[in-house]
Amino acid sequence: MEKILVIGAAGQLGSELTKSLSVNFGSESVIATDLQESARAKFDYCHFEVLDVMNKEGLRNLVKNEKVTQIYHLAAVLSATGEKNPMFAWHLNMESLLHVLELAKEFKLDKVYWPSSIAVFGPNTPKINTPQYCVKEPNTVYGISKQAGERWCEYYFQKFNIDVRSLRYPGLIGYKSLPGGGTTDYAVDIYHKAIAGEKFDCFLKSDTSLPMMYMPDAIKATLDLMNAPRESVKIRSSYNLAAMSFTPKEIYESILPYYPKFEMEYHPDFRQAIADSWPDSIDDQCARNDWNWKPDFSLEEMTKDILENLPNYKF
Ligand code: AKB
Repeated sequence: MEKILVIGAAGQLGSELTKSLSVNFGSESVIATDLQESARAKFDYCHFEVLDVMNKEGLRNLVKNEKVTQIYHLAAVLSATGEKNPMFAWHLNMESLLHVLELAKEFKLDKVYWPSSIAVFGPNTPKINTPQYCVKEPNTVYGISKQAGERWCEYYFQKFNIDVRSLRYPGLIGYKSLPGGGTTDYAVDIYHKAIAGEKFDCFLKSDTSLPMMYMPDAIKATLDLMNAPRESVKIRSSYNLAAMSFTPKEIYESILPYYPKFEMEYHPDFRQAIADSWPDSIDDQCARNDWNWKPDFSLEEMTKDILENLPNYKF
């Protein structure tokens, strides 16, 4: 039986991925972990443990005692929060990944999943249809940690045969968790403000185009990659992944038919420079070729789904 440990399960991605893993593998196969005891209430359907990923011994004991076979390591400090405390972001993002990779080696785990991001790209990267292989030179601490992490993942695959798999997520948008300190999180917050009948103050300029993805597509991509035969997974750093690109003005316009009185103002702050350093759009042909990736949701479909479901969602 698989024993799947999810680290950072209460975050934006983890909240939804943990549920899907429980549905696919059975709840007895999933152990959700998070830093806060308060996260326990979210995981009444599977085993939950409080875990600080920086507690190497605690993590090792859990992997050993529960006979863990796979780890999804989702805990990270995101781009905007990272810029406020760069050393902490570097320390947490890098050391936690190295703990996980070392445990994968020690306990011969079947598979490891670790998310990368479009933040690995920087101002010298081609902006339109950014290719899988190109100049990166990220200029945020989050992006630097993701690029270094990608190199470590490939290193552990090549040197120690660890089956580690990864995706470069665009901005992820879901309604089942609140914004988590990312630059793309304006596109989560905007729906909450529209539904609350409040004016939205956007921290990016109206025409800033960024690659984005609705959470069901992100979950599908993650599970498809993890279920793909080992030999199909040809990229062991991280795969480019795309669904849609839009600007703050375009997402606002997608909401207006549902909330015609909704208002938005633009007050760009330090996050504008982060967004400007990232691609407008991504070429994900390798993911499409290697494991048949194809997204389902457009901006309009995402907006409709969120505005239908978020008002009744209980946090
Ligand atoms: C962020 O904005 O920091 C993240 C990301 C693009 O990885 N959502």
